This record gives sequence, C-alpha cells and structure tokens, in this order.
Amino acid sequence: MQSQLINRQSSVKDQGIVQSTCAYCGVGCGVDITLSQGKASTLKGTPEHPANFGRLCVKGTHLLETIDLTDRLLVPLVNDNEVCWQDAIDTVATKFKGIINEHGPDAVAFYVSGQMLTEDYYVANKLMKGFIGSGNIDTNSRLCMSSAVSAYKRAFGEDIVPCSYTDLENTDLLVLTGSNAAWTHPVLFQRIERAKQINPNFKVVVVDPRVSATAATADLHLPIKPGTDTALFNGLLNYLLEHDGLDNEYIRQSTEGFTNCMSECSAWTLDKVSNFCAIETKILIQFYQCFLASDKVVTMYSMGINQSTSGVDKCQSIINVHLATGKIGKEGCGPFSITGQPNAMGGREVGGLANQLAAHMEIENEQHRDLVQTFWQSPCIAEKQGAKAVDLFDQIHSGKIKAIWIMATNPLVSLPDNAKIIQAMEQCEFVVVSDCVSSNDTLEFADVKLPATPWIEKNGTVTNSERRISRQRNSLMPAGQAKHDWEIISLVAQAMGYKGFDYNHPQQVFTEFASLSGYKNEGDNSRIFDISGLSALTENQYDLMQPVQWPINEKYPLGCKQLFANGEYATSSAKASFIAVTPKLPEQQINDTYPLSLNSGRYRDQWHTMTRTGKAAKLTQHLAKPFLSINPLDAKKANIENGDIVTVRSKVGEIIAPANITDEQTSGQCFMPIHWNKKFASNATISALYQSNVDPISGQPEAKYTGISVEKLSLAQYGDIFVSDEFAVNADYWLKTKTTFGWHYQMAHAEEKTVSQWTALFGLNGEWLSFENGNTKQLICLVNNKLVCAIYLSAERFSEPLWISEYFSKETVSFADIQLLLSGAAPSREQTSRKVCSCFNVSEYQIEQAIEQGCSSVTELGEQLKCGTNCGSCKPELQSIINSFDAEANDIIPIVEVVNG
Ligand SMILES: Nc1nc2c(c(=O)[nH]1)N[C@H]1C(S)=C(S)[C@@H](COP(=O)(O)OP(=O)(O)OC[C@H]3O[C@@H](n4cnc5c(=O)[nH]c(N)nc54)[C@H](O)[C@@H]3O)O[C@H]1N2
Ligand SMILES: Nc1nc2c(c(=O)[nH]1)N[C@H]1C(S)=C(S)[C@@H](COP(=O)(O)OP(=O)(O)OC[C@H]3O[C@@H](n4cnc5c(=O)[nH]c(N)nc54)[C@H](O)[C@@H]3O)O[C@H]1N2
Ligand code: SF4
Ligand SMILES: [Mo]
Repeated sequence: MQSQLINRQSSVKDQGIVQSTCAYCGVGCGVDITLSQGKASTLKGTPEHPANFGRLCVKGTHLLETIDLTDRLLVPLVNDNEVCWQDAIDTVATKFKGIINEHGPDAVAFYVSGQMLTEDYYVANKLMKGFIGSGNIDTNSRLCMSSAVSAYKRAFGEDIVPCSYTDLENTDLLVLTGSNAAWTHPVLFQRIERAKQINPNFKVVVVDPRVSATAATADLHLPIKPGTDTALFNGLLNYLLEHDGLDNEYIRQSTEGFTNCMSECSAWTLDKVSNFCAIETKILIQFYQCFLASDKVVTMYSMGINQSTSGVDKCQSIINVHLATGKIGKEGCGPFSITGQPNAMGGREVGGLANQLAAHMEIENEQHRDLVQTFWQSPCIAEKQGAKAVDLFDQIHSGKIKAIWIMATNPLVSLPDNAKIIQAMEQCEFVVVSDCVSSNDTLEFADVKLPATPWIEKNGTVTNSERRISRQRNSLMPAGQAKHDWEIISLVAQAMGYKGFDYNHPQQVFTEFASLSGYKNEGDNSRIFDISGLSALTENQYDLMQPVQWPINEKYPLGCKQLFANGEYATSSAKASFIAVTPKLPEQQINDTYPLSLNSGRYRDQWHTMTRTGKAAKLTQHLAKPFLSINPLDAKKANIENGDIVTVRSKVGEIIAPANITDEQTSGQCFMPIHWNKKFASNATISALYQSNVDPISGQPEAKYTGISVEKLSLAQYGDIFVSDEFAVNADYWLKTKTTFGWHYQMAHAEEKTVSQWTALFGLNGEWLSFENGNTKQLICLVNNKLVCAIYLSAERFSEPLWISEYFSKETVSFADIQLLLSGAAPSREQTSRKVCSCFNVSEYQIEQAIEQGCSSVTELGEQLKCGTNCGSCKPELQSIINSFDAEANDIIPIVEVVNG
C-alpha cells in the first residue's frame, strides 16, 4: 500500500514566468505568474493568450491575494482527527466498498465541480461509471449550464458550442439575454465594448428583468417579466417569418422540424408577446427590426436563461431563431451559451454529468457503453443515468444514497432548499469532502476532510467557453500535505482494488482521455468531440501545450474554430432539429403571502461562496454586503428605509439582509447576490429561499425566481467593529468583511448589550476609551498607543465608519486622532465614499468630482484618475455614473427607427 504514496508532484521552478489560466470564470484568461525565489510575486494577463490578449478583470488581477495559507486545509482529517494519508485513503475506500457490497453501487455518489481540472474530472467519472458501476456522479454544473447542454444536444445531436469569442467582436448585433457579462465575464465584455468602438454599427441588446451593469450600457434594454424569454424568441421567429427574414434555403437543406416549430411560434403575435413579457410593443419592434436588419447576430446567454424550470426550452427558442435565419456556422453568428466556471466545458467533455458517459458518449447507447468499457478495461459500466444534483441530495435525504464524496463545490450554500440539504447531510452515513479550505458550510458535515491543492498548486488542463483547452500550470508545490484531486481519487480507486488508476502525472490522464475521445470514433459512433490529436503528447509536449480549440484530430490537427460551417450537424440525418417550445412561467410563483419575486446572481468582485475572493481586501471594497435590492414603491409599502435590516421569507426558509432601495429593480421584483453564507454572515444564504423545482429535461434547478415577503427586523443596538483578528461572533444579525488591516464586523442585537459585554468579546489587554453622544457610543482599544479595536454603537443603524481603517495602519495614534475616533464625527463624503475602481482605489466621490469639473467620458476619467485603466472591470459603472449626470443620456436610445407597427 505505502508504495502508492510516492511523490507525484510536478516540480516547479524557482524563478521565471509560469503561464497558467485564471482560476475563476469560463472566459479562461491566460495569466503569467512571475516567480522569484520560489514565491509567486506578480501576476499579469498573458499577452498572447487568445481568450484575453493580456487583459484581466478585477478578480483575475487580485488572484495572488487569495493564495496565502490562512484557512487552508493542509492535513487529512478523519472525524476531525489528524491522520496520515494512508489512513484517510483506507477509511474512504473501506467505507465505500462496504456500503457498495451491502447496498449496491447506487448507494454511493460523487458530487463534483466545474472547478476541477479535466484530469481530476476524468478520473472521478472513470471510477464511478466504469469501476463502481453507478451513474451517481453529478456536478455543480447541473446548477449552471445543464439546460444549455440539453438544448444543444436536442438541436445539434451533440453538445457543441458553435461559437468563438471572435464572433462576439465580428458581429452586427449582439443579443445578451440572462447574462450580466459586464460583471461575470468581464474580459469578454471589454472585448465587446472595444469592438463597438471600432464598429459604430455594432449594436448590443440586453434582455434582463433588472437594470444590471450590462443592461445599463446597452443600446437597447428589454426589461422583460422574469421567465418569459421563450415567448420573446418565439415572437421574434414569428416576426421574422412575417417580414421575410428567414433563410428558407438553410431551413430546407440543413434542418428539420420547422413546420412543427412554426405552428407554435405563429401564435406569438406582437400583442401576445408584449402582454406575456410585459414589454411595450414599441420596444419589442425595435429589437425585432434590429435582428431583421442585421446580417450577423450572436445571441449570448447564461444563468437568466438556464436556471429555470423551462431552461432547456428557453435555450431552444434561441437556437430555433438562429437556425431559421441561417445565422449559425459562420463568423459573427450563432447561439452562444457562455460557461460560468473555469472548467465547466471540460466537465462536459469527460462526461461529468450523471446523464453522460465520457467523451460525449451516451449511457443509454449500448455501443457507447461497450466502447468505453473496452477502452477502460473496466469490470463494469453504469447501465443507466445516475441521480442529478437535486435528486442526488433527495436520495441522500431518503437514505437511498448512504455515502457521498463532495469535491470542489460547496452545496450547503449553492443548492436550493438549504434546509433540506442540511437535513440530508445530517443523516448521511458517510460524508467525504475534498477542499482546499479548512472550513466552509459543507465541511461542517464531513466525516473525512481531504486537503486538495488549490489553483496555484494545480497542474492540468481546462476548457473555456469557446472550446479552447488551456494548460493550468502549477507555480507552487503543494502546501502541507495537500494532494491533487486526480491523485486523491486514484489512490482511493487503487485502495478499492481497481486497476487502471496508476497515474503518476496529469499528462498520463490527459493522453488517456484524448485517446478515448478518438477511440472507434467513426460511423454510428462518431462524435465531433475528438482530441485524439493530443493523445501522443509526451510529458514535455504536454508541459509546453498551447491553447487550442477542439476538435483536434487528423482532420483538424491545429484545432478548429468554426463548427457546422458546412451546415451538417451531429444528428443521424445530419440536419439540425427545430423544437417547438411553449412558454412556461416559473413554477415557484408569487402569491398573497409572498407577493414579491426574488432574483439572484453575482457581484462583480466576488466569486461564488467567497472561499477565495472573501480573503482579498481589494475585492470587498466595491460591494461588501449581501443587499436585498428592492424598488422604492415596494420598500415604501413595507415601511423599509435604505439600509434597514430586513427579514426575507419564502415558503421554505428565511434570511436576513440589509435593504438597498433602487430604481434598478422593477416594482414587484427583488434581487440578491448568491455569495454570502454562514462563514461571512449570520443568515444570508440565499439558497434557503429557493425550492428545488427543476427543469424536467435537464434537471437544472430554478434559481432566479421565487415568491418572498420582506419585513423590517426589529433591532435595538447596532455595532460596527474593526479588529485585526477574527473572533467568535454571536448576534441576532452579523456580517463579516475582510479589510486591509483585518476585519470589519457588523453586529446587531434585538436587546441592548452593555459596554462591558461588547468589550469582553475580544479579551484584549489594552486601554479602552469611550465616548457617548446621544444615541451613539464609540469605544476604542489602544495597546501601546496603537489602535487595535474600535466599536461604534448606535440605537438606530450601522454607522459604517469605514474611514477609520487608515488609523489601524498607524504605529501610534495622536491625541487628535483619539479625539476624532471617539467623536465618531461624520467624516466628509470624500472619506466615506464607496470605491468603484478597486485597482487604483478610486471612489465614487472622486469620480463625481471629476465629472463636475468636466470629464465626460470613461477615457477622460481614466486619464485623470487612472480608474478603469488596469483591469477595466469598473468601466461599465464609470459610464453609468457619467450617464446619471446627464438625465437625458439615461433614457434608452432607440437603435433603429420604427417604420411600421
Ligand atoms: N464576478 C463573478 N463572475 C462570475 C461568477 C461569480 O461568482 N462572480 N461565477 C461564474 C459562473 S459559475 C457563472 S454560471 C456565470 C454566471 O453569469 P451570469 O449568468 O451573467 O450571472 P448571474 O448574475 O447569475 O445572472 C445573469 C442575469 O440574469 C438575469 N435574469 C434573471 N432572470 C431572468 C430572466 O427570466 N430572463 C433573463 N433574460 N434574464 C434574467 C439576472 O437579473 C442577472 O442579471 O458567472 C461566472 N462569472
Ligand atoms: N440561488 C442561486 N443559486 C446558485 C446560483 C445562482 O445564480 N442563484 N448559481 C449556481 C451556479 S451557476 C454555480 S456554478 C454554483 C457555484 O456554487 P459552488 O460550487 O458551491 O461554489 P464555490 O464557492 O465555487 O465552491 C467551490 C468549493 O471548492 C473549493 N475548491 C476550489 N478549488 C478547488 C480544487 O481545486 N479542488 C478542491 N477539491 N476544492 C476546490 C473551494 O474552496 C470551495 O469550497 O452555485 C449555484 N447556485
Ligand atoms: S474574465 Fe476575469 S475572472 Fe474570468 S477568466 Fe478572465 S480574469 Fe479570470
Ligand atoms: Mo455557474
């Protein structure tokens, strides 16, 4: 046994540049990491990487702030006791084997992630489907793009993204629907913005129920009623038919099912769409005419489309329009589902979803099963689909699945119906979690905690949204006893007695996978996904591999950018399928008890459950709170003022968050970010509010719509605390944020606490000074005249004196400083203003001043203040601030003249 635990780490260099890929989103930007004396010292965008050409967004720019060892899981733990790897591996293998022997293979499951590398993902899938013999491996990508996958398969016969990033730059019209790309795919968005500057005829239409950062900069924004996209696109197809906008030749030659599809779409007249989508006919016509007038159109879509109980149909309605107009398979055209996670696409390739096999093969297809089993020389092969994410946790809840291994995802935050997930985990017989951090909401339930290497230590490949495979190269050696995910899975597989897992390097895993993709890839078994051109890479060639778009095989030795160029698809008839889709509203509806709807999504500077971005002070400066955004009318009805702490209730749960009153929300609709969880807030896990309704085809949960009620929480005392170290917090409401010097806590109590109760929280041996004025109290603690803690108490609301942070950097504070700190005096707006540009610390106040003094463009602001000149993530917001100074510029500018009704 011991001999398996040889050192399998790829060595790293001490000096020089390591080229890798950003850890975050599906854009897949290349990064150059400079090493000096074995440390990662700087990080820049790779100038020649085709995803970003040197650009990085704010998250990518600050990646190195997230790699320190605080909070890292560095040793294996069984029942929270430190054990050696051998014991940890044996514990997992023995327990899994035992449960499989007693209850069969479907009594165990893996829940994995689009943040694993292709090599990790491939090995996990191989173990579950080929050796354990169950389909029970699913992934957080189920919550992300499984609807897009199902729709591509239905339409094209295979899960193929037909577009590339350059299509976004070389188009006439870009329709962004259900995507807030300005914040979620920022580097792509910058490429789009630049293309718009070069080509003044390039238009961007944004379809989103709220005024997102992306919508705010669009040529035309359609704030449709949530969940009504299918009607919008059915109506578009009908309009195009009526206005001679279809490509009949393409329909005849390359597609089938058009007549059936039109029988549904023809009912969607302008009036009907206008009513259903709650959009003025005038605006609808602008959009439809613009589509009609554009030779080239890309429709890019994301979570506002996929995360729905009719997500597959929504995607289909988009694909239908592109097929009917022949706007697909050529430059500047196509239905482009953009992936979220860095390796969501790699997961699709290896078959990481419970309903896939491997390398784009199907579980239901006997030939495919035989082919994969023969290739793997495996004892068995999953004969039926496994449980999809929501179902998988339901089966844990019901006791059918008795052991689960969770890797690189935090389902206790991200899966809907949080209360049910907690119950499922509480009663699960055996829970294994592989993660890089020592604590998160999911690790709380782990019997075995396995330390995985994080991004900076990982070595392998990822595939981005445009099918481009890039190398992620390790800059640092694994810290502590951390191991790579593929290695941990292989060790468990070997300990379970399986052959075929004796890998020593990710190159061996990758080339095996590449061979499988080309294995018997012909005739009835042929698949477009084929990277067999990479199957003979040596370790050295693998190390040097350059970014390349699949397929990569004999036909396309250098990769392939444009698929479906000849109008032939992967179906048996070689024709793409139209699918007739009937619009359906979200299943979780509003009612008298829960009269408002809740939408959810992302902030610009945070990533998912904040295990990484929550550590970087630079990334908490933009928006540091889980606000519930609500329209002024709805707030007034509920007697809520801006900043009030409110209880948000739904049929299945409740959470607490500050209210942000804003016109960006349509009345009746609220929005909240997904990021906060029990590590960062008392009760702000938004998944507590969503029920687990799923799309019947893809199994993707509805995560953008549910009915809620909102009520002001009655609190007697609010405290803002600034302190260098974390402490055990306990309050009716609290929130924790990383700052440059330490932490900022907000704590509020329903009943007032005494001063000594507050100061006792920290056990500080210093000198406490206090001052009281009216309803507020200020307490500061000095050790040798250095500020170590400051508490600002109020009976009314949080005072948020963020300006005091600069006093923490002083070695000693002066008498005048102490007077100011104790006065709690309202500082100038200059000191309290929110940071808009995180790279150069430029505040909203400075920007407004510059605009007042004559700056009238983002470029001019950049020249004067530097804001927006590094990563550019704040550019959309800079434009919005400029627009808000000019009331007229705020109106939506019609992009085409309305010539007829
Ligand atoms: N900063 C940041 N970037 C990220 C991530 C992150 O955590 N932080 N995560 C990555 C991941 S994994 C993903 S999946 C992507 C997600 O990327 P996006 O899908 O762009 O992000 P979201 O904010 O989830 O949702 C997008 C928009 O859908 C809108 N929407 C809601 N309902 C509807 C509807 O019915 N119709 C339409 N048309 N729109 C609707 C929302 O208002 C929201 O503005 O982001 C990736 N990039
Ligand atoms: N209501 C609502 N819910 C949503 C969404 C929404 O828009 N609205 N979006 C959904 C979407 S699109 C997504 S993608 C999910 C994301 O949700 P999750 O996947 O749950 O979120 P992450 O924070 O990315 O979790 C990743 C975990 O893996 C760890 N980790 C990072 N790298 C590695 C690694 O290399 N190996 C291992 N073993 N661990 C690692 C991190 O520390 C972290 O704990 O949330 C979904 N949930
Ligand atoms: S856009 Fe930003 S988060 Fe996404 S890959 Fe590029 S740098 Fe990373
Ligand atoms: Mo995602």
